Amino acid sequence: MTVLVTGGAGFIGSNFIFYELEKHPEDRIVCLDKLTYAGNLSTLKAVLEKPNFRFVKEDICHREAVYQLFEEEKPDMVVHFAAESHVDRSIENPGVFLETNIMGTAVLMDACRKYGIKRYHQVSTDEVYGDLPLDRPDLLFTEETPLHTSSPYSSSKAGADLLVMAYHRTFGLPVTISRCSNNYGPYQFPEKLIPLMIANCLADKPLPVYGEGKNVRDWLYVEDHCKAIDLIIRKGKEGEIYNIGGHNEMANIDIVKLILKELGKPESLITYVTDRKGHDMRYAIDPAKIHRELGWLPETMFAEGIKKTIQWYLDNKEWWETIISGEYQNYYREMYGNR
Ligand code: NAD
Ligand code: TDX
Repeated sequence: MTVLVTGGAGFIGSNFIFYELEKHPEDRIVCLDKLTYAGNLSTLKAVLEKPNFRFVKEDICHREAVYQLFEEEKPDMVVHFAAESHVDRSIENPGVFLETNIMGTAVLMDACRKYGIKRYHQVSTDEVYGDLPLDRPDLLFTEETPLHTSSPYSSSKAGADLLVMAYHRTFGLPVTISRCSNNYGPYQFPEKLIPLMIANCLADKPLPVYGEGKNVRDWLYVEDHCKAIDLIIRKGKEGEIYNIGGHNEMANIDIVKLILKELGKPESLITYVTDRKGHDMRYAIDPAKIHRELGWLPETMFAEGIKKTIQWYLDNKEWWETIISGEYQNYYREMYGNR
């Protein structure tokens, strides 16, 4: 079987490629990635030479190129990770989010219709459900929770989800969608909370906590997300949506304090900065459906996963130091300079 993985040079896509090549060595993986600021070919260096792996640098919005690739590879499945993924950037510049996340999804699905596909899988996010109040711990996002987005990022992901369901109903495209909570683990770009705090801690730089740090996210180790997607594409039912999460809600400030403790740094590094506009208060996934129907359960608990992640960033400084020494410096100055 040939699996086309988009966005495989990014955080979750690369972890998924490693997992698939290990778990299903009989499959061929073709990775399609534009290598934006968030994509790194070096991340894939361990698999680039494998005979059952091919990397193609291309934009998912480039229709002719995508059709050409489908013509060449005739993929059996598409697993679509490629996206603009950072909420803060979507607040600064929404346009590219609409282009990549909505139009890019349409191009891929058009290619699937034209050339035929066994399964098109859309990697979505819990952010499409909006947020939950802090004082109602009983409320969780289920697959039936209405879409209610806050940021240009989450709106573009919700728009793509609606389009995916429309292609299923109107054209009979065999689709599935997964909506996962916040991921952490190796190869996450250092603009996101956990790697940013680790990198700043190691450089004894201020740790910029938005607002009061009380916002809650539901953290899942990236490999558990990859295992869930692998189950959905092979055993999940066409036309279905699956929530993925591990019941691991934590306030941002507690994550930051934990990282400080693990790295033996003082809490005086914490700096409260102006809040994110439209900042979602709390995310919490109810993963009952994927557990019941596909037998999925998270395997890495947070206490273990965060230790492994911190150790990974300590052992792989070259990977992230190269990133933060380049264009990232300008991003950091603009995003945090006068905050
Ligand atoms: P990422 O930003 O680390 O990686 C995105 C990848 O997509 C990069 O390699 C980039 O080069 C590529 N890309 C971007 N635009 C492209 C385009 N036009 N054409 C081809 N490639 C393009 O993102 P991530 O954190 O790995 O997220 C992957 C997916 O998972 C996204 O769809 C995101 O919405 C979703 N998701 C992420 C999380 C999380 O916590 N990170 C949680 C739930 C869902
Ligand atoms: O410097 C920071 N300070 C801070 O307090 C950063 C970068 C973040 N935060 C806060 C904002 C959020 O409440 O930490 C929380 C997590 O922030 P991000 O890492 O930016 O993630 P989030 O906005 O929750 O979105 C993530 O999860 C859902 C991914 O980036 C999305 O792609 C995914 O869909």
